[in-house]
Amino acid sequence: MKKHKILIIGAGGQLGSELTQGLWSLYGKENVIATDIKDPQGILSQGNFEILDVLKQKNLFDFIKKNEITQVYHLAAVLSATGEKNPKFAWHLNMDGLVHVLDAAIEFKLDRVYWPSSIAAFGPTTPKQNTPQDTIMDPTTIYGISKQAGERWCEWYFRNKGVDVRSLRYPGLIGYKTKPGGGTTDYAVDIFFKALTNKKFECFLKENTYLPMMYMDDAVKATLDLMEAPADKIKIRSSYNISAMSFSPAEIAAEIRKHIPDFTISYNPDFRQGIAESWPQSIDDAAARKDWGWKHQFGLKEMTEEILTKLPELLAQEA
Ligand code: AKB
Repeated sequence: MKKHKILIIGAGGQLGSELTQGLWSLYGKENVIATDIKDPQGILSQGNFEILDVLKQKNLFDFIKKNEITQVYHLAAVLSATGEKNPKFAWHLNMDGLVHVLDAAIEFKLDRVYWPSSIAAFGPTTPKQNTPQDTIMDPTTIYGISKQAGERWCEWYFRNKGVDVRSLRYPGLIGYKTKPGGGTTDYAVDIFFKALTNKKFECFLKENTYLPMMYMDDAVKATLDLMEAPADKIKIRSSYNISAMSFSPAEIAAEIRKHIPDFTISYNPDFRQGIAESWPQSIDDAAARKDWGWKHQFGLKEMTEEILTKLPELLAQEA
């Protein structure tokens, strides 16, 4: 059996640190190298970790060659809210980083590449409910535009260069082990921290703003299932819709209140409201379910219970 050697780029982020642990379990710590542009925090320092900037193409190529990498998970990106503040850099990192990785896949004959897309690839003219796999997109944020363009690059490298690149359009991802950075859906992470520390939370979205969301364990499972699936099962080479749940700030607050009765939420919408309103409210992921057997496990109730059980321990360790 061929030995895998996995490189994760952008491992220090919210998804990266949890995906790294999933990859450790699957392939063994010794076969996974987590990288980022900043020193590792928390659990990542327990495995192989190196500093690597995907924008430095020569360093990336040398790294892949030296470590005999066979698969790359390329997660480094600027998210939606931060991207609007620094659009040129968001475009540079989100596009050039991806193309560097896809070129490396050709140069070093990588087995597989993973790259995340997002519901941000959709826009205000997209059907909002049960958004189909193939539909009008027209994203309005730089992040979304880079995700849509990235999907086209992935498909182009697959069709024209034979790169086995796979991708998911993540909804808002909710975990509690790492604080998120710069996303519009991130209120749904922050709310748990504030509920436990202050019992109150000021939300930057309006109370009835519905968005598609997913618990981190499901996101890691989806990613690993997609990457483990035989190549002939992967019919979509741009990016697959995946979904688990949809809720509004008022609904997640009500769920939290079942565990913390005196928790309160107030609303002070800012520019992120416009971003949220440009995105779908729920996603049709029938293609992922049919092609490679995607199935989610966590709904709002299960996720809330799990986070409010496990997060206090982490907060106590930090204190
Ligand atoms: C964001 O809010 O920018 C991200 C995303 C939906 O891709 N979480």
